[in-house]
Amino acid sequence: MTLPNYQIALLTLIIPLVISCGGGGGSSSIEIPAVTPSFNVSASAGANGSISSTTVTVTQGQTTTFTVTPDAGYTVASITGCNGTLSETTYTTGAISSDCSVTASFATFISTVFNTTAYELPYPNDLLSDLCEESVPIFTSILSPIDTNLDSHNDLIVHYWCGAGEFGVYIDTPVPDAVVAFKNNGDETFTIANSEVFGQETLSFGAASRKVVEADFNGDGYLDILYALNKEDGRAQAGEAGGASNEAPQSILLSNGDGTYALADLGYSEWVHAVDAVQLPSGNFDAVISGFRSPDVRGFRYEGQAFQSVTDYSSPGGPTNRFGASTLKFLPEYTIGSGSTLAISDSGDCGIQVNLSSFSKASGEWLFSDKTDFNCRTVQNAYESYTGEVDDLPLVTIDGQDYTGGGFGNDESCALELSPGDRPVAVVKYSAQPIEGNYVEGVVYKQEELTSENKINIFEVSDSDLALKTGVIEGHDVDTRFTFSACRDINNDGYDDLVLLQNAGSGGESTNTRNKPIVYLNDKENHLVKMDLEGIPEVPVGDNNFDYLIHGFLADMNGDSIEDLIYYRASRSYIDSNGTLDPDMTNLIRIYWGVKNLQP
Ligand SMILES: [Ca+2]
Ligand SMILES: [Ca+2]
Ligand SMILES: [Ca+2]
Ligand SMILES: [Ca+2]
Repeated sequence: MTLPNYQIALLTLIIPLVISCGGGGGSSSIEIPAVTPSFNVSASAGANGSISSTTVTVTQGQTTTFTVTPDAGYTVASITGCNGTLSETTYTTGAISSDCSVTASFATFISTVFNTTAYELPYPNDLLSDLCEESVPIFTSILSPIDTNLDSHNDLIVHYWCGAGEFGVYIDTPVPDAVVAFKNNGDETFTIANSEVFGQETLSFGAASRKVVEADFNGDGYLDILYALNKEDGRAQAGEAGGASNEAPQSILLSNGDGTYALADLGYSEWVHAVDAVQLPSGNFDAVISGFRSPDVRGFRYEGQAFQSVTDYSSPGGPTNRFGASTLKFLPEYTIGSGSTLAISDSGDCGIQVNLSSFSKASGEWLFSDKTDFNCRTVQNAYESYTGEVDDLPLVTIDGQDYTGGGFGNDESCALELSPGDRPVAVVKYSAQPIEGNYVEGVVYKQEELTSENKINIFEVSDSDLALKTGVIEGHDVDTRFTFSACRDINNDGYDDLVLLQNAGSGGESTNTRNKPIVYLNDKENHLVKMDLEGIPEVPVGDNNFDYLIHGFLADMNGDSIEDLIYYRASRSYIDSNGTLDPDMTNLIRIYWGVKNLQP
């Protein structure tokens, strides 16, 4: 600190006076008023925001405050000068001892939600390098954030599997696959920890995976993972036994109660897309598996140190006397201690799986209660598939619009509360092909000339009714391909939100895709409103190690209650129409740590 000359003069004047006063209370000393200097503190704001004043005068040793006000959609990117600190929108300077200036700049809110540099998980080369045959794609299909050792840091369990060696050829061998445990070290790094978590280096299902649900099935306080397993790796069906070659042994990744995990074989082989965890009044969960091959739906209950098959889910009545195998969702319990008492599933009674059924356990057992009626019908010989074959045209009408599309329909679902404490609603993805201007008799519609729509329908479910609830989803793009990623509160405001995992194309995709998650925030007024995520980090195109099929989702991986952004490469994919594979086998998993919660 350099004192101005006049201040030094004052000090020399005052000090002798003080000494003389201390000598005995003489009354003749002259009082000289203390003159404390003041300084100019100037402030400036960059574009997209303002600061409360441009210049203030501050007495030496004092502080001053400025209010910074970002424009709508912006946030303070940086504010510096005069040794100050920012709290909310108030910038308080340090003690002022000279002229100084404060400078504020602003950035779009979304560009400051995540760190701009990422942590990349180690690549499990030892476990994956020899897994697939040469020239075969490897898929990173299911990433499960789960705290395996209850240290409050999410670990990550990842399932990798190989595509078929030759597409469309019948084989009956297991799918080469690998489960890999990434242990969270608690310092924002991860270590490959198969030996520690599984007690062995390699762990596999012999299957591909489709969906997943986490619940504590054996009641030991550690979450377990139930996978929907199958052999849908591109192999052909076996002639008459259509679908048998897609059956895979079903098992659960089950905790041992000490931070380690092992596969619990359920002794059941099926072709599965739909699994769920069903809460019982006891608080325990049944593992429910609804496959395409078996006439009934299996429940597995952990009793006496092992899973027992239960028949609670096998014949609920309704259009096909079973829960559907494409979408299946048991709603969380509404009354504490009642267990789950409501469920929805595709009805299975319509060619394009568009109808939805609801089920209730109010009577004590699971029974069909209601069904949508979208006027499902079939027009003979009016649908030409992409192979040129002419077949029947399945047809439904929703809100006055005709839809068709073989093999589409309801195929994903989740449940959430639009307001805290409300009865949960079912959120269902519905894919179909709209017929512009609606069906005209005599016309043969070509599959490849019809566009596909992917909608999100919300249903209110009660013991006796199932009702489409419109006007909830705002800003949805029906051209986007997606699966559900999260149906929970992702920004800590107490209201459930919806996050979609945006899919890239399937096999043969030749364009680099960089898919951000799709986020719908709850506006607290019964709407789920799509956020503009322009400006969040992305995996750069042209980063050749990681080209193709990048998907993003949200999870809190470091335990600070702020969602982190995770990107992964879904497959080592084909790079041209000749079926040439990307020569780089590395599948990245990359985390951008969250800095603050998303806001509408
Ligand atoms: Ca952990
Ligand atoms: Ca468990
Ligand atoms: Ca929320
Ligand atoms: Ca976090």
